[in-house]
Amino acid sequence: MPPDTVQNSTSVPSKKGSPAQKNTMATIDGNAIARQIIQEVREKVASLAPLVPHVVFIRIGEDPASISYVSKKQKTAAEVGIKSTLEVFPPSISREELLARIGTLNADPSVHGILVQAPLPPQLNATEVFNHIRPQKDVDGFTSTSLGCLAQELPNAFPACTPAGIVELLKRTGTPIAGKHAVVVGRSLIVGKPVALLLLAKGNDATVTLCHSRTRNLADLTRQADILIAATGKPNLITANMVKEGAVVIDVGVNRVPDATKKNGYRLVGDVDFENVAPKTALITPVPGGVGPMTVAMLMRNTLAAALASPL
Ligand code: L34
Repeated sequence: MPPDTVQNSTSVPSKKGSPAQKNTMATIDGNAIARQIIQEVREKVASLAPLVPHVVFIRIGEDPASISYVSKKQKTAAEVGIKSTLEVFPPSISREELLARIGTLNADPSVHGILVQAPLPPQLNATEVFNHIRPQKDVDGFTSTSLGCLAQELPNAFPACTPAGIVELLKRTGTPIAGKHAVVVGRSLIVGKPVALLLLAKGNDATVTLCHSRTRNLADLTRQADILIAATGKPNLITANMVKEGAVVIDVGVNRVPDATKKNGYRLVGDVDFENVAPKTALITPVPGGVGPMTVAMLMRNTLAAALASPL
């Protein structure tokens, strides 16, 4: 595995009183792997000149997490030479107005990618909004066409960014996937369902179990995982007793928990009780610095592909 993408840990945070633990656990450096991908995209974008890929971000309302994620996407786009435009609408925007705006962007040949940042305000049906994006511009991979192509294993659609980033993390850390038991916790449209399909697809060839909030005996299933993917949005849902010794754990949670000691008033935690789970794992992603940066990197890759596929 690339030495600069995995940080070996000899002293894992140990519980008070217990001796420092010796183990083979290593933390996956999602920032470093994302940087590699960003560099690859930057080189390809440069070779497209004078064509400049262009992605439009639509943000509705002032959700602080959405503001921060979209601004990170814009910064990274600028870094790789992708043009991005941010359109911000008030939470009161009507369904008709939003769909009309997406329709205009669909028809605009200077726009290669369109992304509507989730979550959307309650009066809008997110599925309807996503499905309004032309599949050729669906750099998020959320339309029924993109998800259908994923199920049909057709290569001509964009994979959702977080799922694609997870599989890329596994591959670039040399984690074997074929024949392994991947247990996914969470059945969302953005992560759980598409990552299950992606891991299952020919070429990746995992055996996949998809769990959710109504799953009985969750721990019995997660304990069987060679690769455990937690995507529930529930802080510390995955505890040490739910993880097999030597598993690879991918924590997709980005939960903001109030923390008065922090300048911004919160800290980010994943879905995994990192301190206690990490010592049992072969590899684990931290939060922050794990899956999050990969989502942004894969969006750049999808936008590049959208521009490449578009007529000059
Ligand atoms: N349409 N909506 C649409 N597409 C997406 O792909 C997303 N997602 C999720 C929320 N809504 C979306 C994102 O962009 C989650 N998400 C996302 C993107 C980036 C990061 C996390 C989630 C990220 O970069 N996280 C950093 C920490 C950032 C911080 O400090 O707040 C990390 O290291 O995990």
